[in-house]
Amino acid sequence: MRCFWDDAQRAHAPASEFFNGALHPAADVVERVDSVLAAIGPVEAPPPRSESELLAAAGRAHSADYLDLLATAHGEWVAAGRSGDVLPYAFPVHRRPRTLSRIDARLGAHAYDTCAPIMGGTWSALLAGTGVLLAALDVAVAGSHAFALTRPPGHHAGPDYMGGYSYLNWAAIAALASGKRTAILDLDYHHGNGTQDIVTGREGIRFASLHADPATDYPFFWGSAEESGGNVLNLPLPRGTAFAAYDAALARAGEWLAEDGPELLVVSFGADTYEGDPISHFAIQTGDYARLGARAAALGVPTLIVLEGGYAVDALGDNVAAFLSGF
Ligand code: SP5
Ligand code: ZN
Repeated sequence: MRCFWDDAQRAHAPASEFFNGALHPAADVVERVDSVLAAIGPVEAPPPRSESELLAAAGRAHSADYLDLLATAHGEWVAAGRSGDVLPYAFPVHRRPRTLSRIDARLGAHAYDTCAPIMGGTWSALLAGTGVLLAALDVAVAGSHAFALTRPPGHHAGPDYMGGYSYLNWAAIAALASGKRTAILDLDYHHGNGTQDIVTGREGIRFASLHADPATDYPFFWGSAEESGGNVLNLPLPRGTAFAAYDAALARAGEWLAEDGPELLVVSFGADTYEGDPISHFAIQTGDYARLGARAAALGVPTLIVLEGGYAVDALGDNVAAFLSGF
C-alpha cells in the first residue's frame, strides 16, 4: 500500500492539554509519528500544491472564518503578549450573535474543549497534512488503497470548531473532495463527532462509527446509539470491549455502509482501541488489527486510511502496520 507523509507535519508539537482540572502533557506527541514510520516501511512525500488548492480542499469541510482563526490565532496570541501554546478558556454555550475580535472570544467560539492547543507551527503542519491527505486520496480515487499518515488527528474537528487534538477533519475533507460516493468508517476509540457534524445529511456519504459509549467517555455530547438515522450509524461499545464484540460491530457497520453502493471507503483509523492505550479502555490486541483491517477491506472498494488517535507510542507503529496489512 502506498503511504504518504510530510516532515513539515512535525511543526505541530503541543506541550499540554487541560482536563480533570489540570494541565497534562499532551497525548498527541510527535513521537507517535516516529513509531508509525519505523513500522510501516517506505513513505512518499506528497507532490507540491499551492496554498490556494490546499485551502480550497479544507474549505469543503470547514468555514472560512474557522480556517482564518487557525491561520492567525498564534500570531494574535503573541501580539497580545502571551507565551506558550494557544488554548481557549471561555465558550459560548449557546452561539452568541456578536462580532468577535478578542483572541479569547474567537478561540472559544471555534472550540468545544481545552484539548486542541495551537502553536506557531500548527497552521503550516495542517497545510502539509492536507497535501498528504490529497496525495493519498488521488491514489484511492484512481482505484488503489492508500494510507495518509495524518497528524494531528482530525475526526473531532467540525465545520467550524476544533477539539480533541483535531483541527482539520481529514476524513470529511477527503470524502467531500473525492467526487465519489463515499463510506466513512470511524474506528477510533472516541466518537467522530466532527465528522458526523460535517457529513450529516450530505448526499452520497454515509458515516458509521464504532466507539466508546459517550455515557462514560469523551466526547460525551455525541455518539449515542439513538443518534443514528439518515446517513449516520453510531455503534457505541462498553469499556472493556475486546476483539469478538468489536469485530461483530464492524461487520454490522460494513453491511450498512455497503447498502449505499460506495465507490470509495475512507477509514478514520485510531489505534486507541488498543489494550495498552494510556487514555482509553478497549482491549484490542496488536494481532487483532490485521483481522480488523481485513474485515474493513471486505467492503471491496478502493480505500483511503487516515490516522486518528493511538497514544501507546511504542505499540502504535505495530498496530497501524497490522491494520494496513489486513488490506
Ligand atoms: C483523536 C483522539 O483520539 N482524540 C482524543 C481526545 C481525548 N481527550 C480527552 C482528554 C481526557 C482524557 N482523560 C484521560 C484520563 C487518563 N487517566
Ligand atoms: Zn481517539
